[in-house]
Amino acid sequence: MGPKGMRVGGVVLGVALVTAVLVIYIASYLVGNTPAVRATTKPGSPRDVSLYIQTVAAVGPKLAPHPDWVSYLIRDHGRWVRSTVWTLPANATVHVTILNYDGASGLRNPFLGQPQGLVGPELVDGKEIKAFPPGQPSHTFAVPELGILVPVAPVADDAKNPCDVAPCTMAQAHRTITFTFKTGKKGHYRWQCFVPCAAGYIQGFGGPMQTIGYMDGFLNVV
Ligand SMILES: [Cu+2]
Repeated sequence: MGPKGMRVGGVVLGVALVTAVLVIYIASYLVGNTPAVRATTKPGSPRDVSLYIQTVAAVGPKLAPHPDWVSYLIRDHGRWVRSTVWTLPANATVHVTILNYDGASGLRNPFLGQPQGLVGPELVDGKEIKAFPPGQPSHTFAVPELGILVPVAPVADDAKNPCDVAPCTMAQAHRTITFTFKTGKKGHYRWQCFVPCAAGYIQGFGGPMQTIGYMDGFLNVV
């Protein structure tokens, strides 16, 4: 092979390698990582649905290939499932309960400590919270396109009976966050956590913070 042939071969190999890396990244981090879970509908009122969620410090070996990653879980037919892609009806009222078992991480931007875009207040253990101190939230549930932002209150560091590995039980230390929002028109809306909660990654924003199925997901509004 002459020098030109080698150059062409090198370019072809390089392109093939970059393509393979991109395909692996897209397949394992951005799409298809978790199955879509349909919100529970109230009998007789299809536009009144609920989501029952857990946020955990470590998802554990039973639920994920990354057992020590921080994660969102959702209740589906009586089981905790690691999915962050949730199907909701359009123009629906969504009642959300988040059981948080994780400690405080804190926000970079204090503005994100204020609940926004909800129908009625955000309640933490039954009490209305108008704004969280920036050092407090464990996570956020944020849907930027719908203007929704919900900071998630933390479990105290010295709480008794903490949950180290998911799925966690009601007997373990947790905070209960409840709120309601409206879905509006059909669409595919990204949601994500804005707290740099990915321990062990640069600036807390790598790994589970950039992977669908942990701290990011989609609302399929249909
Ligand atoms: Cu988070």
